[in-house]
Amino acid sequence: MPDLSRYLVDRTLIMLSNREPYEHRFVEGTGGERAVEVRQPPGGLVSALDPTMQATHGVWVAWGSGSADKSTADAQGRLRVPQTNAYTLRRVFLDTTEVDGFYLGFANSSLWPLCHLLVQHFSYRDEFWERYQSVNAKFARAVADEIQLADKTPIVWIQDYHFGLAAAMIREIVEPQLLHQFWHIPFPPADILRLLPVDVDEALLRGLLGNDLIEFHTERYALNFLGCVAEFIPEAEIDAETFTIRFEGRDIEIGVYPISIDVDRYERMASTPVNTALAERLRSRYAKNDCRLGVGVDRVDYTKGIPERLRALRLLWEQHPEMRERFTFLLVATPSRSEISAYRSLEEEMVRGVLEINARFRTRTWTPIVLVHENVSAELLAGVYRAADLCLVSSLQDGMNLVAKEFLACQIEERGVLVLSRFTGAAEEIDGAVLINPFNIDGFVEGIRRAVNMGDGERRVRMHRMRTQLRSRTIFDWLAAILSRTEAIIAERSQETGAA
Ligand code: GDG
Repeated sequence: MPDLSRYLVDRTLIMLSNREPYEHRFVEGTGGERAVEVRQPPGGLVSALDPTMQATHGVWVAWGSGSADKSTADAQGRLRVPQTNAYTLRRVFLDTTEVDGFYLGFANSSLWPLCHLLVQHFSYRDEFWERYQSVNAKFARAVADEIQLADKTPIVWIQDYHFGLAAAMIREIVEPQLLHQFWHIPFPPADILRLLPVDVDEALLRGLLGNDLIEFHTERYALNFLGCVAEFIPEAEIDAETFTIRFEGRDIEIGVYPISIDVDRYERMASTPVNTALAERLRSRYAKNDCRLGVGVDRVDYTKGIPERLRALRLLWEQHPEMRERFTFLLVATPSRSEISAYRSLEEEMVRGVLEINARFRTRTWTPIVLVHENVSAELLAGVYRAADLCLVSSLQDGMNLVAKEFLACQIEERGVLVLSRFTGAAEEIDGAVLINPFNIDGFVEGIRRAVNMGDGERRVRMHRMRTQLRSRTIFDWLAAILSRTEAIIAERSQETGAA
């Protein structure tokens, strides 16, 4: 693991993200009394950044979304995080109109589908955009407060598409030493971004250009961003060789940093006695003799290609009867954004699809798909990943996809095959997966068959290769690469100022 202690020694890292790392909720206690429960919301971003903050301390500013969040924080919405006390969480509270317009509206009904090129789900209202601006301003003020309170030199790190305007807004109030932003989802090409009203696409890009460094998972997304700036911000000067933009007298760097996971943590979770027993149980039930156990783990989101996966499975069992009773698929599907109607329809479509497939192909001793339709613990997930012979990731578009990496980390027996959509950031990085195109159903079916039929030798060689790659690119390597780049930018700047 790279030594992170050399970074941020004399700095306070102020993180900004929409999702908070810990949420407090009121629940009914065993005796019917009101109790408070703390939980870590599911999602790639939190699983990636909590270890980061645990290692570097600082302040995390985020939306206080839990019912008991206000009562567990002080008057400014601040608290030390549970269990470790390792860093401060500052919660910003939103009312229903703000949640509707900013979170459910502009972020998740306008930007999310556009960035994933799924224009059929795109919707835009002026009110979404108005709330997006006012909520970005509210978070920018909270970050500016923390900058002013910081006891060491502040560095601000913004996460994701919820805060496209925050960097420029923070800069208007107070200038930290460095502002940077990680964009966790794909960035669309200009032809797609222009589906937003004319002044909106431009304002979004100008907001992002408030950063000193903008990070993407892949070069493809970085190039799309440069293309959009070239098209919509005429006065910006782009250097396509160094990935730098000169704008309003500042240089903004565009970087490529594929995110990863805490590999040791997943390996440890997969190796506990509880998970050894769970994996044995799952395998003796679903993977006896020549049978294979496949898994999928997703937030129920239309970008993850769940209906496409179900269609491919149906076709597999239809066209290849020998695959019946030979392959069981365990689908862990966590409900997500159910306030948005497209997500509710997707949940219904998924449940209906599973029921239909099971009704059609089930035998006395075999059920084709086992659906776990709830949020399960990360520990349990690790046991499931370990037990599997294959993992199916079928995203239509996906910034990176951490599920693929978690599966690799938990495969301590190195027997599994990763069937991976070529439209994930992970597919551009991982060498050894069976790549599929979820829009090409016949190819998808072939990919699953190939994975089911793959011999033990080839499985081991591929899995071993992928796990070796993963170990050299953990979340801590990702973090070290970004932190070291930010330090270098600061150093280069101070040299320039010194030389001037
Ligand atoms: C965004 C980008 C990018 C899922 N169900 C449960 C659960 N999960 C966890 C998984 C994994 C995470 O959620 C999902 O991560 P992904 O990367 O697959 O996807 P997004 O949530 O869409 O994340 C994505 C990521 O940001 C990071 O940059 O990779 O492309 O879309 O960690 O394990 N976790 C628990 N219970 C569940 O039921 N505990």
